[in-house]
Amino acid sequence: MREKILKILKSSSGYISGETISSQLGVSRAAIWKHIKALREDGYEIESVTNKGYRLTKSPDRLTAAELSDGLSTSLIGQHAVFFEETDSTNIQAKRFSEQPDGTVFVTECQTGGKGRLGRSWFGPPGVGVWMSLLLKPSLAPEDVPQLTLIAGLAVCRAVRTVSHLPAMIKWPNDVILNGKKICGILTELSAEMEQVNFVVCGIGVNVNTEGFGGELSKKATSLLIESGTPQDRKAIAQSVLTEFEALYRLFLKEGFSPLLPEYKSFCATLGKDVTISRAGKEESARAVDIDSSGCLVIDQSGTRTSIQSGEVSVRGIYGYA
Ligand code: BT5
Repeated sequence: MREKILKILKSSSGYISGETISSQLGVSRAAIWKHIKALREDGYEIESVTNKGYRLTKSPDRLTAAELSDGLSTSLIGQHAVFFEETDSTNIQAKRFSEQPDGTVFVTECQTGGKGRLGRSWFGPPGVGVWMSLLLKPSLAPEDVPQLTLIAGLAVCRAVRTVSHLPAMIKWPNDVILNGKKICGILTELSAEMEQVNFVVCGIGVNVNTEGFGGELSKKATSLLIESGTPQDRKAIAQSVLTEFEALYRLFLKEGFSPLLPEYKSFCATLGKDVTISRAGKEESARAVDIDSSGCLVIDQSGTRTSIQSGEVSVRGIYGYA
């Protein structure tokens, strides 16, 4: 109900009476008043003038479900959103509520147990990032699911370039970087039968207005605020990621990864670099030479080329690897 009231307030240019809102939503004026009070407690500035009604004058910097869907131009991704003020991990929540519709976005202001790959953790402090997970139910073979990570990376890269005008690049397979440091990580998780995907959760974390990172993270992490020197609009970034993801996802489901390959390669900071590949506890040196049509990284080791689908890839010069 609160979200519906907010939508009405946002769509009216001047004052709107409590009576109009209550008749539009079929609830009492007293109920409307209660929700207005709660919205104010959430940081929305709402004027109320006798005989005129309510007017929204300022929205807080909060990435709630209502803010995320306000003005969002997608038709699937994010049309349904679930918000948590604080949660352990939006990926965990998305898996917990996997019966929610295709395209549902789980978003939080603060992640206390954010997850990276291979049991690693993700730092997600309150009010400064985009911490969200997309619940997807595609007709895809399970082996094609890793490509969704690449699509999410490309979507974030496009969003950062469009909204913040910063030269984001992709470190294959799941990081988006700025000036050699990580601004975004992606964690794709899959629930599947042998040949059929039940659902995919694609978790995306973007450091937007994080002011600094402590300890080891300070060497490899950065934020849009740190790189640009000015606070960035979290809602604009999040909405742009969802819009770009939807466009890329639709094309991918229809035509596969090939049409996205040229753009992906043009943003891929891994290509042409000496890399260290960690697989099954073993480290090998190689040169990253290409991305193939299914999104695998093609590596060259003494003239022998092989494709790898996922794994740890350290790139010389990125994140302090030397
Ligand atoms: C990732 O794993 O980069 C995937 C991160 C996915 C985070 C999102 S947030 C929404 C959703 N809910 C979740 O619980 N997760 C997803 P990986 O490639 O394994 O990298 C993890 C490593 O990145 C850590 O070991 C740290 O070194 C580093 N790291 C942790 N927090 C970071 C941050 N905020 N910014 C940059 N680097 C970070």
